Amino acid sequence: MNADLLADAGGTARWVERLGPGTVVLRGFAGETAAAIWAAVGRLTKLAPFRQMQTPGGFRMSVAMSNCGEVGWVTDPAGYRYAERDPDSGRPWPAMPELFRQLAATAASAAGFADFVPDACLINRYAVGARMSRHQDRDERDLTQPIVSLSLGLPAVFLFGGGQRSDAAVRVTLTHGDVVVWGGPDRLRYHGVLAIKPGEHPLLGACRVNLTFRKAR
Ligand code: MD3
Ligand code: FE
Repeated sequence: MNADLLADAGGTARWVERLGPGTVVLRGFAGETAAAIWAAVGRLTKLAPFRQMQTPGGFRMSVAMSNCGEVGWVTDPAGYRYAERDPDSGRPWPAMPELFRQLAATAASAAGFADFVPDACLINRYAVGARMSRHQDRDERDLTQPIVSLSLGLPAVFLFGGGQRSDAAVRVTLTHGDVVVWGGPDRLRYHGVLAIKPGEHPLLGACRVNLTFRKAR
């Protein structure tokens, strides 16, 4: 993996940090594309507005979510699942922009995962104080497929744990434009996000947005 390869493929990592055998942080990978992706998020969330969903345990999440793609991740008192329609509107989720698919595939390839074709993009919006408690991503059918994450806006402290909830977690700060790719032996590692600290981002204002590109089906 080298900077030229990434540049040729359309993204540029300013540097690469390896967090595990199947996990890399591509710092600044989205570059100029981050602004175009943020603009697209604005259009998508007019069609499928952000909403705070309920967990199966009956708690309302502090993170507000939307989706684009063939399926979207949802949670309600009945459980977690991928759904073809937005439960709030009954309509299919907006299509995933080509730019999103391209960024995800390029990042996955830079991390050693060839031919990644996401069919779902979960869009998470964190206001100041919002957090995500430790969990595994295991609702996708094919766990040999990686997940690609893009961070926008305010920084977040990401907790990167192990295969058991009780395993110690490494803290990694993710900032605007950073991409994380994880898969292989790291696919089921526990992870979470600490409460977002107050701040103002020049493009997003007082919020953080994270997009995760997934092959759900
Ligand atoms: C998992 N989102 O939507 S993605 C989620 O920042 C979710 O919104 C978080 O977890 C967010 O399910 C984190 C980034 C990430 C990075 C590295 C990982 C998740 C990871 C490594 C292993 C497992
Ligand atoms: Fe997750």
